[in-house]
Amino acid sequence: MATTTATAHPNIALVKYWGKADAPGNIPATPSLSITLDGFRTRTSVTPRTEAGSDHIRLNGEATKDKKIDGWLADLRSTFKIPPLNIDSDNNFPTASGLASSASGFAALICAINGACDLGLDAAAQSDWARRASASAARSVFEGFATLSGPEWQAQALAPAAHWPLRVVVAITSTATKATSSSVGMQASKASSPYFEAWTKQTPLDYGAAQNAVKSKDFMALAAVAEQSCLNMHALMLSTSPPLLYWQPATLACIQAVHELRANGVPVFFTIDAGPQLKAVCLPQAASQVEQRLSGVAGVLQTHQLGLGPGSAIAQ
Ligand code: 2P0
Repeated sequence: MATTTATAHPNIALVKYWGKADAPGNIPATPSLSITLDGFRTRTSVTPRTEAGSDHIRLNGEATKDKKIDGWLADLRSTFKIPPLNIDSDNNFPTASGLASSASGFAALICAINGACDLGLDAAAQSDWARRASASAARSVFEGFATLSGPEWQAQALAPAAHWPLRVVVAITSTATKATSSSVGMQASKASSPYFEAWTKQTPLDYGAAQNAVKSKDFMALAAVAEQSCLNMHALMLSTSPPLLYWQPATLACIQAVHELRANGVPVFFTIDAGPQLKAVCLPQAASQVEQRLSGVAGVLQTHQLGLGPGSAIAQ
């Protein structure tokens, strides 16, 4: 049968999601706001098979068994008639190391299955299904600036990439697979951190402030709220038992470099996810200077300069 290929890009949250509500369907405990990147991408091909059997999944060229994907496909099959699938997915960036490969992965996968099996899902419905697998994936369905909030918990487009063409310099400090997955870490934070309730109260306020900053293109306001949301999330992670410490020494050195740049008038701020990589978000005119500075930080293995990118789409 015919193969359908879709692409999607990772997104990074400027107001972070960490923790789930007590509700079915992988509903976050807090709203989030993100930027979808270009450059890094997942490309996923889906081929329905006519003979009976299980799904065959290849990730970056290797046969894979993944309980999360299997469970999600079973849920999808409880709603839609979907034959056994061959799924072949590859990332042009490190997988499972804090670069949001599950976000681009599930956004590309639902897009490809939607096309291959004629499910007829619009972007909002694809976002809903992507969220059930990985909440951050809901946001990668959309280009530019996206939000994910209740009561629907389908991501929405806040502004297109062209609204405010920010640049992102990613400083890679380790390419190792992370020790604790986001899902497991979030559960632990909710169960054990004394700060979890404070986090769920603060994040909706940050979410409102960040939306306003994006709409009015107020870089310094966005810098303040995004760094605070990131550090609040990492404080929550550190106060989890056992503690979740995702940083490398170079991650902290990059934070200090970003602050030094900003103190010298360079429009840049940082964000860090559940991994050791630092993402420096800046205005376009500052990107080269920011990349040069971060690539000189001891322990930074490589840097990538990215822009804001498109949502998930069928590849032509
Ligand atoms: C985010 N992260 O908002 C936050 C910031 C990581 C740190 O969403 O359990 O893979 O599959 O819904 O989406 C990563 O978590 O978690 C994430 P699940 P997901 O981007």
